[in-house]
Parts: sequence; C-alpha cells; structure tokens
Amino acid sequence: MRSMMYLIKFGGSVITEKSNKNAVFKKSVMDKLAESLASAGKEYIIVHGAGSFGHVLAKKHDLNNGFQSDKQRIGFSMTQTKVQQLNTYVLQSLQKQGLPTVSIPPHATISLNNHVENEFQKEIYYKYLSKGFIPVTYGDVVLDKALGFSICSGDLLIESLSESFKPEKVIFVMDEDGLYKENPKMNPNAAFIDHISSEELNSLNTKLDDHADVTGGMQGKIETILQITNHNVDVLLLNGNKPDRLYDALVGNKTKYTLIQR
Ligand code: IP8
Repeated sequence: MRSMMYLIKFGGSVITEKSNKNAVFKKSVMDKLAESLASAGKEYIIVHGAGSFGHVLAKKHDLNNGFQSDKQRIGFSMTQTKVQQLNTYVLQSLQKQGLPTVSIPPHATISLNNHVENEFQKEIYYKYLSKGFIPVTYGDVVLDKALGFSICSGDLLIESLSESFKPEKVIFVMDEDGLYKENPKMNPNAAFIDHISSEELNSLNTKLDDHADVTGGMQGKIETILQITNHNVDVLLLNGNKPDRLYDALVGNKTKYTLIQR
C-alpha cells in the first residue's frame, strides 16, 4: 500500500498528566514531538490516547460497561467533548509546525459490538491521505451495538488502521524507553530489549504473570503489538519524553527503542 507512511500513537501518559484528576495537556512535550514529525518529513496517520481528558470522566460515569442509566448520557457527552478538546490541542501543536492535520473523530466513523470493531469507515482516511493531509484520530466514546455505547481506545484504532494501511512501521510513543525482560519498576536492573521477534515476545508474554508488566505500566500493550505484527507490520516502542528519539527512529539514525518484528 503506501510505502513510507508511519502510523504513530501518542500515549495518553506522554501528552497529558495521566494520573492528574484534572485534564492537563503536556504542551511542551507535544510541541517537541510535533517538531520531530515535521523535521523527519514522512507521511503519517496519528492516533493519540485520552489520558486525563478521557479516563477520569469515563470511569466516573462507568462508560465502558455500556448504557445502563439515563444519567450516563451527560457523562458520555462531556467525555466526547473533553477528548475532542485534547484532540484540538494536539492538532494545534502539529499545525504550528506546518503539518496539515485533519481530525477524524471515532464517535462519527466507528461503532463497536461488545468492545470489538463493528463498523469502521476508513475511506475518509484514504481520501485525506491521497490529498496530502495527515489524519489524526484518538481514543473516544462511541456507539456499541450490544452495549449501547462503550470506549474505543487508541490501541484498537491503531490495530485496525495498521491492518488496512500496512504502514512502514507502527510507532508507540510512550513514557518508557521500550520493553524490558522484567518489569523495570520492580527490578531496576531489568534487561532492556532493543530487538525481539513477535514469536519471542509471545513466549515472553505467556511466561509473565499479571503483575510482571514488562512495559512498566501498560498492560494489554503486548497483545496489541502481536496483533499488529500478525498483519506483517513492524512495531517500534520509544520514549516520547526524549523527542529526539522519535526523529532519529523516523530518519533511520541509531537511537534507543524496542523493535518488534514478525
Ligand atoms: O487512552 C481511551 O483511549 P486510550 C478513550 O487510547 C477514553 O485508551 C474516552 C477514555
């Protein structure tokens, strides 16, 4: 498909203060990441997480368990607006670097069925890409056939988009350097993995118990990575708080990251 297109996920913990109960955007971090994308000069689809703009309200109104009471309606509505506000901040950072972004809201383009993709209108991505725009989408609240509504995570979007667009690489921009053989928060001497096959990652994953989160706090991430490599797409994990690493990875300079290859 598109030869040098990169699918980038900005984690909610990188671009927001994720554990803050107030929604706080990390503007200086996002501005630097935007600079890296602009200087590297590739084609991109960008996905970002919700961080403190989404998770606090979603939890308060129990949105991921579906539509159970009328009172949740205003919670859904406010969450949708709050993640859209974060999306606007992200777009503004990117536009300051001259990047021609277009927001593609999941609540208007995707529906789920019991948390799994039901319908996803991807044609709009093709159309904007073919005109030289950069589509930007994000973790959102969406309609769900079985549950009424539920949450569509950035990881679900990235997995599905990687299957359709077969990017050069999927890059997860996180608040960790990459993957370790053990949880680096439990063992500070845990060995860093700079390169691993999906097969090895799979066997490492099954050996780990629930508490041994090798990304140091991003459970579920390995499952997503393995699904992406199943689509024959390589995955890079790198630290977004060191924005030079994103630039170096994009232009092929040596830097610190974890590469997962099929
Ligand atoms: O931060 C979650 O998206 P994520 C979206 O990518 C909401 O997991 C609304 C909490």
